[in-house]
Amino acid sequence: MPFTANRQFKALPRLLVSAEGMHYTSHDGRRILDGIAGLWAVNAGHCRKPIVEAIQKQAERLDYATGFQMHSAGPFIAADKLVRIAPQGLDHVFFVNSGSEAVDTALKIALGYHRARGEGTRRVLIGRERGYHGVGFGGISVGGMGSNRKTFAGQLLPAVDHLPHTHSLEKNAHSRGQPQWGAELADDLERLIQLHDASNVAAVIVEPIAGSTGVLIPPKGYLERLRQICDRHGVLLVFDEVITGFGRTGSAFAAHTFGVTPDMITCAKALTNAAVPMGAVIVKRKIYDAFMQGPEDAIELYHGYTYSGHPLAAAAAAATLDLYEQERLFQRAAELAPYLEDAVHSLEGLPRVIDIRNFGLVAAIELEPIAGKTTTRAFEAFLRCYEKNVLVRTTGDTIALSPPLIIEKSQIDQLVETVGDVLKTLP
Ligand code: PXG
Repeated sequence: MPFTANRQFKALPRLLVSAEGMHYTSHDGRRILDGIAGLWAVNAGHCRKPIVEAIQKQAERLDYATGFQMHSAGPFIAADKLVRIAPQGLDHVFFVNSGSEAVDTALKIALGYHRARGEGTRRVLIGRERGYHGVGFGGISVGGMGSNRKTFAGQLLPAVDHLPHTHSLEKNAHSRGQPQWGAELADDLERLIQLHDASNVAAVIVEPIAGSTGVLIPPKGYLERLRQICDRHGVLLVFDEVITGFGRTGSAFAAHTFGVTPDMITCAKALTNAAVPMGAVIVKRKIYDAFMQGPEDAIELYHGYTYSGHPLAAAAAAATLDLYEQERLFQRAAELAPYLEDAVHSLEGLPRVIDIRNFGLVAAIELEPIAGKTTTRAFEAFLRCYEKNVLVRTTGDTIALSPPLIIEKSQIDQLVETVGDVLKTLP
């Protein structure tokens, strides 16, 4: 099982057997409120009819078509819909099957882009401490979560460096929305580019909101500064929007919400409402054009997957993007954000709570770790919430909430009250 204590789980399994809207049904017959949209993914809620039907119809008509020198129409239709909601200027799409693949694809595109322009010395990739970019060798190399890297140390990509993370309990604890302090942390990018020399630096990749590491909201002005520094030095800026995409921050992408346009966006998860695996890299026109040179019968990018643009995934994506638009779910997230903010910050002062963070429909409660036993206290909170019919996610000693965008205010109350009740009982 992925990122799971296998023996502990198998001794006491937690199985889900069905789902609808905001709820799962567990194997012991309980209705579980989904406080994390599956895993930051089921933004329109579970088993939505238009998506289910689109997948069913597609499976009957055309189960599979290769994208290698052939294709079906579905991926082009899905790409058009995706480009329509992407930031202006990002107008070409490469489909993959996961966030990890999207990240590795974006990093390879960055290297290929510079090489195609005659700047092939630009190889250095810059990530950030505490960053999560999936589990491919590229993703863990630019990623900055120590536990995901330590087993593989010595075999990671060689030309990589990292920005400092932006988390500061001292300066920013209990911030509502974007923290005030920390824009200057972006200046480290200038230092790293001087160190490696701009002529050697290909790209910077960050999550606009770092999710997996425990929900770190970008300080005010921070992303803007990264953009300026990248522009100054001809370095590509990649936003990894695998969890921030598709309404999580109150608009289609965090790039819109924060008003900063990257050169590439990686996305996955809610692209298909998680109903069929799919990811994508969305790139600026200049990147696409850089590849479209040379003889017309030459393959421009030696990269791709058997399932790139899989018909079932493409059908799910098209239906999902239509549903988001019809139900104005991104706007709904923006409207609900202040309610979630108030609800979650009401937990301030409860035992063990050392920080509360929020933005859009994401919130996090950081707990003081048990000495010498990081993760244990938060994991106990996860188990106790599940016993009380609420699914939350924990990472390190942080409880993360990222409900489907269809959540009702009364369900936000239930989610936060349950977490509050559990916090009062924790060891
Ligand atoms: N980038 C980001 C920013 C992610 O959040 C990935 C890449 C990798 O996606 P795939 O589809 O390869 O898993 C992710 C995945 C958590 C959690 O607990 C988050 C993810 C995965 C598992 C757990 O927050 N995000």
